[in-house]
Amino acid sequence: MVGKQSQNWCSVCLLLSLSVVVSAQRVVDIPAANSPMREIPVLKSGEGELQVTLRLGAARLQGPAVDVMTRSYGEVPGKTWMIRPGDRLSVLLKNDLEGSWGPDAVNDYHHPNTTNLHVHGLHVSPIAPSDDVLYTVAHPLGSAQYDYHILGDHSPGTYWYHPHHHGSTLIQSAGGAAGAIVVQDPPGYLSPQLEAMVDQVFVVQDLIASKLELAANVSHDHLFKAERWSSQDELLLVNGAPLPVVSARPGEWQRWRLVMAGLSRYLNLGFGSCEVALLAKDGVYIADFPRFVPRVSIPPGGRADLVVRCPAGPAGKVVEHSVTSFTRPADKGINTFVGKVFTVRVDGLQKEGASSRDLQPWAPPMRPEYLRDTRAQEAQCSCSTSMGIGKNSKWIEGHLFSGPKSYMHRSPTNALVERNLSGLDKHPYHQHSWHFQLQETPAGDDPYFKAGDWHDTYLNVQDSEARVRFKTADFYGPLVLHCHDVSHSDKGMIAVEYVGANSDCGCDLLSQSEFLSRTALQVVPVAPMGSDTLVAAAVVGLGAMLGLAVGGSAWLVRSWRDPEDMHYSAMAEGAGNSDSAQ
Ligand SMILES: *[C@@H]1O[C@H](CO)[C@@H](O)[C@H](O)[C@H]1NC(C)=O
Ligand SMILES: [Cu+2]
Repeated sequence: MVGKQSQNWCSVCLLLSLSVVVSAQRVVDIPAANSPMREIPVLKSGEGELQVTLRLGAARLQGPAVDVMTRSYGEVPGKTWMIRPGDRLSVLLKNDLEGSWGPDAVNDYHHPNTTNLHVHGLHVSPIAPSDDVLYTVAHPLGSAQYDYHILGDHSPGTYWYHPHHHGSTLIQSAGGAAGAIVVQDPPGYLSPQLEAMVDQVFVVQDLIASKLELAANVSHDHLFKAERWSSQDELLLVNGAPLPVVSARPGEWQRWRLVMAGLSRYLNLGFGSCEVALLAKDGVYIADFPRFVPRVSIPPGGRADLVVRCPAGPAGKVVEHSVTSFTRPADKGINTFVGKVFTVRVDGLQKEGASSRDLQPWAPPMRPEYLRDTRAQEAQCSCSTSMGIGKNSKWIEGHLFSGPKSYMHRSPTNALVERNLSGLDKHPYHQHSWHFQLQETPAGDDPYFKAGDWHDTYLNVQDSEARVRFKTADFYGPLVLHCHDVSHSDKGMIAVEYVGANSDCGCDLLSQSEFLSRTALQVVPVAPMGSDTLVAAAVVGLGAMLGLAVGGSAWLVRSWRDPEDMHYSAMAEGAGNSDSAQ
């Protein structure tokens, strides 16, 4: 669409940028196992703003265990973005990969060099230039500008960013391109005890050779190449290193922000004789800290903020505790990562002070509207969303992805929406822009999951079903939901709901034309969104503001049906799947 513009750009510029690309091929050092846990470099906002230039390019990951050519944001993981509630975050995404692109209507791996950006878990608008993963594209050697407004009462917590272009999400994100986002706690927000703790971000990345090779083959990619690989199929990295060692003092509580940026397997972590209290999941503080948990179960895409204390060795000797991911009996057909993840080394003198005393209960002083308890009210809209149930293991509610303008369910803004989810023992359910709240404590007696908890990504091997609710507060537009095993979402396990002021409650999949004839939406033709079109972004931004001004009546839809979408819907359900269900 917009690609034409950048194609005709100028051939000299193209040559120039090609030479830049060649020199931009990075060598990323992957240390030996058992090296000290690295600290990820941080980009911190100042004066209410963080401006980031993010480059996706080829990277050669090299170390004793591995030598692989893949894609990354320069470093592995990318830098951690530290922002505050109320900040403006602007990201210029530059795509240093080269090559061609074409129509996008395929539910399989394709366009390995086309990219975009998703800020996972942030409660921000889903419309460009904010968190739009449906229309905004950075084509090879192109770019895209994002602008996110973080609400003043946005939940402080742990989030992350990764590419989200349909068909290339796995090869890019699961190949190394991902980084953490921390929305910092405002001053005085935490208890003095929590405030005093060492606070560390651990980004877990899980490079799975067989999946990446398959994605590369299907998408005719010649970049991904594993020259040398660890003995297993999986290379698990924590802050860019295999099996690193984190240090702690005896008796010291530390706050760990775990980001599960591995995109197929899930983690079910045990911490040996260390004590583990859950503090937050998916960037939202729980209501009953300290909740002690024997296991920490993080699906691909999920996060867990933990407060951990590990015992000293006998007679004050150095002692090492293993953090290990275990499978469990209920885990049939699910991909658990099985094995050690990192080590905690306890050494030194007994820690004194607030951060070594017994944990004091703490809960956030207030909850923003989008995270207020939904359990006492009546739900206004209720639909079911089944994951992978039916003939095709990648169906959502009986459908493969049929384009960004076919809406599966719809609801008005500021409504209390209920979804009856199923298939959650096999597929991690993820929703963009709006978190959802568990209405019941799931089966299985795992204290990690409780009624009232909020998630943006949810999987539970012990209970395939969950009734969840959320309030469609603050924004309108497309609500993207998908399986966060991105080897499934790239193959069509992704869908779009519609949230709009004039919308009714609906549970049937509507094409754009049906949608327009059923809802009294005002249709505003807009220039197609895409790379290199700041002007288009501005137009949409302006349009969005206008839309808000007239009562937030409509998210801007094009008045014509995109021929690409015809192709999605013409494609047989189940077609275009390059491997069998797993
Ligand atoms: C993707 O980009 C890389 C690096 O620019 C290039 O080597 C590779 O051939 C490209 N792949 C495709 C399918 O265009
Ligand atoms: Cu799935």
